[in-house]
Amino acid sequence: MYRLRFVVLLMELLLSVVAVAQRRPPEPYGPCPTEAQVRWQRMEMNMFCHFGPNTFSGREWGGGNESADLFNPSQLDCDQWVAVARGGGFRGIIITAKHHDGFCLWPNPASSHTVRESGWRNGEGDVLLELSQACSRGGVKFGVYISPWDRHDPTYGTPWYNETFRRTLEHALTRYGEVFEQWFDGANGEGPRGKKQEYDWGLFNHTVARLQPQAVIFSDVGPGCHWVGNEQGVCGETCWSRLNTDGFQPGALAPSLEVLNQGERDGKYYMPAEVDVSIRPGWFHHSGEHPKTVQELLGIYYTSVGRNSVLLLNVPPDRRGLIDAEDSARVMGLRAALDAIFGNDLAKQAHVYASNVRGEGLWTYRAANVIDTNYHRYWAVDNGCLHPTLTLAFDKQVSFNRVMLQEYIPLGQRVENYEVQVLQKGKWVTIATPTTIGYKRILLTDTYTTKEVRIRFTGCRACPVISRVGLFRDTIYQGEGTR
Ligand code: FUL
Repeated sequence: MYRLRFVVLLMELLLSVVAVAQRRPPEPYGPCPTEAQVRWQRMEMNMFCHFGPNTFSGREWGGGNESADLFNPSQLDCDQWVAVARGGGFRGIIITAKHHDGFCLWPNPASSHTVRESGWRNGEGDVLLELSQACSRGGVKFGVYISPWDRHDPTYGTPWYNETFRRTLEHALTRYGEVFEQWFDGANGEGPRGKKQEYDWGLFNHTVARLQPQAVIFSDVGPGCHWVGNEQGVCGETCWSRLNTDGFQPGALAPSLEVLNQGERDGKYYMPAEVDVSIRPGWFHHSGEHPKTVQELLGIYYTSVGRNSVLLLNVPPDRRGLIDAEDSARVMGLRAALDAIFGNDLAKQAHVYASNVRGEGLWTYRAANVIDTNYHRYWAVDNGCLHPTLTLAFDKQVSFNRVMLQEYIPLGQRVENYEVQVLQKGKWVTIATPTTIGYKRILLTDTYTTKEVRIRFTGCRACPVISRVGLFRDTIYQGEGTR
């Protein structure tokens, strides 16, 4: 008798421990982002500026033997670049401080091939200074591309180059204020008989981390974010913000392009993808070439930001040191289209229900959090609940062809499979069976008119934590949808 009572008491105690646990936020799952990675991913779109001797020679890869005098912009105005970035909704600008030709856009004491050696402004000019100041005036973040491959530096191909490169980094990262992203290019065109450089990546990454601890480091293998595996603007439909990079290196020793494109389900490190793509055929501005259309740019938005990656769109300044009017018009066109499409979230009119709400329906984790735009408020379910359903019910019919979902990534990437369904003549019809979500996923569907939309989570690695669900009507983009 006593023994029975004891067992009952013990059970009650256990149940109340479980209940208390369910009131707390869900435990993080797997590798999770740093605060800097979360801030970075929430920037969504940044602008890349390829600018340097190639702008003046018409080449894409300079030989490193160009005269410093070749670099001579007649009307450099970094405030104009920032105005274009702001108008386009880009949160940061990354400049090619040093491309493969080795020419430095700032007076780098570790190099003898810089703006200081050029006739431009009598050797007194400094593009990094002007751009960083323009960025801070305009409220846009500042980042740098510094190419490890160097076709000018005489120490390249010897162990001494690593120290030269460290000094280069140190100088660029200490004089221009906060740097949000450090971009390391993996390219090397030396060929089999060219110079071979053993890069000291540990030293380079450590130098960045020491001088700019908040900077997210980009390379083929991170550690902050990784290359998406192509320069066409396309991330995989399945995209895990996780990667196994142990034993890999940027360049020839990087993981396969397919792995870079989709990330790895069981990747050891949290490392989101970045999609770098140029608005023009080349990375540098060449007269006679033209930028992509707004339709093409919209397509790229959907295959980058819409697939859990950050878009880095290259909009290269011309020989004057200004962004071409045609490019600027396309950027504004993209912004206008995005505002028109995403300015009206139909989901906001919904009554939202869920099959489970964490902690016996706690208000903190309520289903309606998915239609509130505060990223930090989310819908969460009990720990063991891996197949919940979320329903959006409307008083009047709504017509949509875009579904946007966001996981709350500070707690890790958790969703692997789900179905989107609409109620048609009393029956649930499945309209999409996607895979991952991550920070943001935008599904392109046919246009559906309905009073109820339902999301069935069919595969989750841990109880899902959903920050946002949006429904939109896009009447602009004519391209193919993804299901
Ligand atoms: C590549 C480089 O070789 C291109 O010139 C460009 O800078 C692009 C962003 O990365 O690897």
